[in-house]
Amino acid sequence: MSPHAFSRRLLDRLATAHSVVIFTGAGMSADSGVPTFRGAEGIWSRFKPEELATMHAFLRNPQLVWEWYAHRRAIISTVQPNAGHRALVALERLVARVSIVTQNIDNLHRRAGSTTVYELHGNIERNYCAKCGSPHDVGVDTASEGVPRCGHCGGLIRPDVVWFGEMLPEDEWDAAVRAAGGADVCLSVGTSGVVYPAASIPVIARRAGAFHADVNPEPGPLADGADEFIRGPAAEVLPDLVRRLEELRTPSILTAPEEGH
Ligand code: BJW
Ligand code: ZN
Repeated sequence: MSPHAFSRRLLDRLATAHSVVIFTGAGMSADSGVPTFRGAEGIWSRFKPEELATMHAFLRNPQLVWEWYAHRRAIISTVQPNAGHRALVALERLVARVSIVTQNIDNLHRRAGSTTVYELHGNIERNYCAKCGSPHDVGVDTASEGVPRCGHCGGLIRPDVVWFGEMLPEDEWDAAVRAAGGADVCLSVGTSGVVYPAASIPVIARRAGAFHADVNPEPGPLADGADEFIRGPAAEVLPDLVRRLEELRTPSILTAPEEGH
């Protein structure tokens, strides 16, 4: 694959940045084999997230919603972080503060080794009782056994993720807003940018003066407001970008001068 063209402005802002915030969505994990939610490629296109990812749906048909998550938990347990996740780990060697603000529940940023990760929509590896709130451990293959029940109160066990109409975890949200407000550069990666309040993270960063670049194979609402749109998959664009930055940081004696002799 040919290297992507990045603007001089983006490279300069990144090379001098003290703090970078990376806002990620389902497209970040698409190259690992985790399906996205929306669009033609999203294998959940048969179901709208608005119809499954709600407390109302869970109460109406707990088995269906539990099976959906059990199926996704099974997929996630077999996949690996991709070159894009790894590039964000490498970025920590080049920028003093790198904060990952993710809408993903798949834990792949942490598994790759990123140190500061704010999970706005929870984590599929955790579960809790919908009635009394106690945490509950479940295995990977739980679809066939039906929805587990709480050992304390008999309530239904649900994944520790944020459904429509539910508040985001306050600590993670506050930390994400702080990181966005103090960022020199914001990269949004692989998100359709239609779910709020998460989608306001790049807006908060821009208002505070950050340079905002959106990375996606297809332009969407976030690309419209961004300072730069970089078209391509995360697993290609992010390693290219980090490589370019590394070159800028370590001028090699083997590199020929660009002009003159
Ligand atoms: C690639 C790629 C590759 C492909 N490389 N890219 C303001 C206005 C209107 C509505 C609201 C508003 N504020 C709040 C709302 C209501 C609602 C909302 O936003 N609705 C809109 C949909 C209209 N928000 C909420 O309800 C939130 N809570 C809230 O507001 O609380 C306050 C409140 C309390 C009580 C009453 C009322 C309000 C909670 C939202 C929770 C969202 N939850 C989900 C499920 C999480 C668990 C799970 O995973 O199952 O989060 S829904 C789903 O969407 C999931 C995702 O995190 C989220 C975002 O999706 P994402 O990541 O952008 O994925 P896709 O598939 O949409 O996009 C993938 C992208 O990747 C595409 O762009 C591709 O092109 C790209 N791509 N391959 C890079 N290789
Ligand atoms: Zn309980």
